[in-house]
Amino acid sequence: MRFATILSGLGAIFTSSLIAGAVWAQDGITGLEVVGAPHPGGTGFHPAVTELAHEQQWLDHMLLYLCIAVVAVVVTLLLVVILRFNSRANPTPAKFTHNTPLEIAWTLVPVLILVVLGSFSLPTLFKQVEIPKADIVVKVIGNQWFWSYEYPDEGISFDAFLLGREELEAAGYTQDEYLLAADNAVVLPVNKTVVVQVTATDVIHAWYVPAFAVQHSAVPGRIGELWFKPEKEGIYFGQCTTLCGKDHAYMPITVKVVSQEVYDDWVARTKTAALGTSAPVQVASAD
Ligand SMILES: [Cu+2]
Repeated sequence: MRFATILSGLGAIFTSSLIAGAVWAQDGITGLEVVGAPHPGGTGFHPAVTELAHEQQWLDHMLLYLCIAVVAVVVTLLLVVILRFNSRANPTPAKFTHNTPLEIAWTLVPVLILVVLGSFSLPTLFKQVEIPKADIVVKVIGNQWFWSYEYPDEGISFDAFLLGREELEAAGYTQDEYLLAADNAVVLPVNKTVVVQVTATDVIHAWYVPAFAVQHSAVPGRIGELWFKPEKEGIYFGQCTTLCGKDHAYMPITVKVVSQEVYDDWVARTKTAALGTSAPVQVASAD
C-alpha cells in the first residue's frame, strides 16, 4: 500500500517535471523554468532573485540567530533559578530588592540589540521605498477578482484571470500550479529595473510576489509604487494578499522574466494582438 503510494508519487513528480520542461502559454513564451513557487511541505522563502529579496532573507536569518541566542540566555537563567534557588536548595532567600549594575545591564543590552537591528534593517527598508529610475513601468490594477496590467510606454494592456484546473496543462502549467497560474502573465526583461504602480478599482487588494520580496496594497484612488530588478529568468508566482471578497483566493499573479530579445518580441507581438478582455473594443461609428 505504502509502496504503491510512493510509486504513484514518483510518477506524479516525473510527469510534472516533464510538463514543466515545456512551459508554454498564450504569450508564446516557452521553456521557462518555474523558479518562484511554493512547494508541498516547504517552510522557507521562495528563491531570492532581487537585491531586496537577498537583503530581506539575510535579515530574516540574522534575526533568527539573534532570537535563538536571546532564548538560550533566558532559558539558561531560568534553569539556574529553578535549580539553585528553589526552596530545598536555598531555604533562606536573600532579602535585597535592587542591584544597580544588573539593572543598567538589562536596560543597556536590549537597547544595544535594537540599535544593531535598526542599523541593518533600516537601510533595506529605505532601499525598498526609494523608487529608482525605471527601465520598465507597469501599472497594476486590482479588481474583484482579477488583475489588470498596463505597460504605459508600450501601449499594452490586458487582464489576468485564474486558469481553471482543466486549462492548466494547455497553458503549460501543472495541476500543482492551480491558484497560482494566470491566463496572462506579466512579462518582464531580466536585469532591468521595473517600477510597478499599484492601484485598484473597487476594494483594497495587494500585489505580492515573494521571490522579488515586493508587496504593496492596491488602494482605490491611490497609486502606490514598488520596484525590483529580477536577476534570473523564469516563472514567478504571487497572490493577492489583502482579503478582498469571496474570490480573493482566485486572483493569482504570474510573472515571466525573460531575456531582452524575448521581451522585445513579446512586446511587438502583444501590441498587435488583443490580449485579455481589456483590449480596445471596436465601436461601430454612428454614421
Ligand atoms: Cu484579494
